[in-house]
Amino acid sequence: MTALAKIVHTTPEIEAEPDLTDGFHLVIDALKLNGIETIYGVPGIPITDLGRMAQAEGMRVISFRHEQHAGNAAAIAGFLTQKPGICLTVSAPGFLNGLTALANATTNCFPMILISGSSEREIVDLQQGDYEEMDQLAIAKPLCKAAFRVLHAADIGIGVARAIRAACSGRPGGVYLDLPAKLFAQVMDAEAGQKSLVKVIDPAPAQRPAPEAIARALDVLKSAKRPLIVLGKGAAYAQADEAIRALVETSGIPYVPMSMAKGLLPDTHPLSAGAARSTALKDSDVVLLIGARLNWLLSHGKGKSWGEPGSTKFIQIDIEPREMDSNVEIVAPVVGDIASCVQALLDGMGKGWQQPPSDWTETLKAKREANIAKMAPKLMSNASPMTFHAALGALRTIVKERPDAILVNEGANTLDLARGIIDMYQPRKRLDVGTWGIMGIGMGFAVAAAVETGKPVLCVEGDSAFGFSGMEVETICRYGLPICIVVFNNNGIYRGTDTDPTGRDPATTVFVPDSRYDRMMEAFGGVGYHVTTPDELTRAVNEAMNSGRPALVNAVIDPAAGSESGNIGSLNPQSGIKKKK
Ligand code: ADP
Ligand code: TPW
Ligand code: MG
Repeated sequence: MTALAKIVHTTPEIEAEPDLTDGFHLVIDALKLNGIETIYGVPGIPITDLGRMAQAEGMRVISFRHEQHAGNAAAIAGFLTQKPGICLTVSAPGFLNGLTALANATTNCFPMILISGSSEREIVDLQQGDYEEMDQLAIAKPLCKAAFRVLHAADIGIGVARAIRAACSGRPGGVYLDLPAKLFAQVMDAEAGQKSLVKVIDPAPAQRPAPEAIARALDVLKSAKRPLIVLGKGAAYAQADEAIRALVETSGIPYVPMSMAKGLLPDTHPLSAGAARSTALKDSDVVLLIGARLNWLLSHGKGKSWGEPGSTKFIQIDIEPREMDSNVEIVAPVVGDIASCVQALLDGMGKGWQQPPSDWTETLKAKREANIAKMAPKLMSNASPMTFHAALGALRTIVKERPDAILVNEGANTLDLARGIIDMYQPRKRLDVGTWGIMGIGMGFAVAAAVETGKPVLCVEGDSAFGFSGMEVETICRYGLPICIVVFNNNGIYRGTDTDPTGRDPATTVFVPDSRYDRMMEAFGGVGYHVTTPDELTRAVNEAMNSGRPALVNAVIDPAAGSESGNIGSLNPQSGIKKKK
């Protein structure tokens, strides 16, 4: 059934003349034809009716309180499903609010499409001051992978198809689609309209690696004495889980997962060197990167983290050829999609493959066990207020018992410590701040994770991090989503103990002490919990997750426990001026 058959709201011409369609319906039909079932957005002129009609046409339209969170939801929907997530916003301010999420999606290689309504081109271009006037296309361009504008209803099919292909093919990313208000009202013959739609065939074609590239990579791997595999979120995105597991196990090469690749193989896997990360990076001689960039998160592939200069050779699997040699020389670039490349490596290993020397694997295993043993007592502490470690020790057990739950995580200490402490057991179950370390992804990611997968979601949020998207608690309650938010409340950013040296104002990093975030959840009909011990935390989260209802647990954390910027304090610039003693 086409959109036309069930019109609720439409332009007067269409009501009078059923053989016509319009821009609204063509956009909906184009999305549906391409298997897109959900829109995340915030309504207003000129897209209110688009949302209404999409809902009437059976699409799910999830309305947020702020476009940034709708955009983040669309982005992570793209990561989870390999289909571009759709974010729909109004013009200028709504568009700008969504743009942060579009830029973040592009940076993280998540496929999404930001669709914004826009003002009259003729007035915008002459800068005559239209309602919410802005040259959105020009502003979006440098911040996304591609940007398109559709001016004629007959081009909507092509515009949507181009947007989908641009978002999903090659390195995935964010696409902006500019739809001027006038377009929605444009009317055309219904049959011609249907014919103008395009179902995108094979939006992310397999890109098979060159046989020479595979042979070269295998030669380098064979020469290694201390090889290591680094799995990045590209590997998680690729959904080549079985092939990746087979590659690790057949090769016998230890691996380190980047944060969103955790769970691709269970963190408890014997070849996981996650808990021996520093040693693994520093002492490895050959590193096979799979869907992970050598950016700041991997110290650019050089410096102290990587041992003696020149001591590490890199093999890199990536779909983006220009990623190669971006920071250091890649001795064996393998350009292609991860599923094809990993399979080709596996095939090339054949029967005679020699697993790495056992002294290397044993060294990493010993280091990992020592690190885990060192951490264990900290996770058991029953002190009140709780330390980060004790609270995370409790959540670690909960995730172990509920491996299919999706964990969303942001904050500084709350992020860095959770990443290390909470083991993941299944692919694509850990969603976090990604490449930019951006705060504010929490509620948007949580909503889309619940909507797209139907799985329970556990959000572990610093109190500052939570504040960036906290109003979406109402959205979570409105849709009755199975999301349990745990706010690690240490009264501030990194710590709750700073003071203004002049004594005039609160310090820049502290919040109202002893705030009760649980009451925000209660305000909208969800369940709030206030806990001060790991046992209470465990009980609250289990009860909340068993109920499948929205819940927020305000977990009181020692305000003095955190460190500045969590694990990345060294990135803070130091003043050149010496303090007077
Ligand atoms: P992490 O932050 O986990 O280290 P990055 O975001 O830095 O991961 O890297 C992800 C990489 O994965 C990007 O360079 C991207 O081009 C690549 N990528 C994404 N999807 C695929 C795919 N299907 N095949 C190959 N490479 C991919
Ligand atoms: C969009 C800078 C990094 S981490 C953080 C901020 C503000 C909050 C840390 O406090 P939180 O965690 O969440 O309470 P904890 O456990 O250490 O107390 N604006 C954006 N992104 C970033 N990364 C920042 C600011 C930042
Ligand atoms: Mg905090």
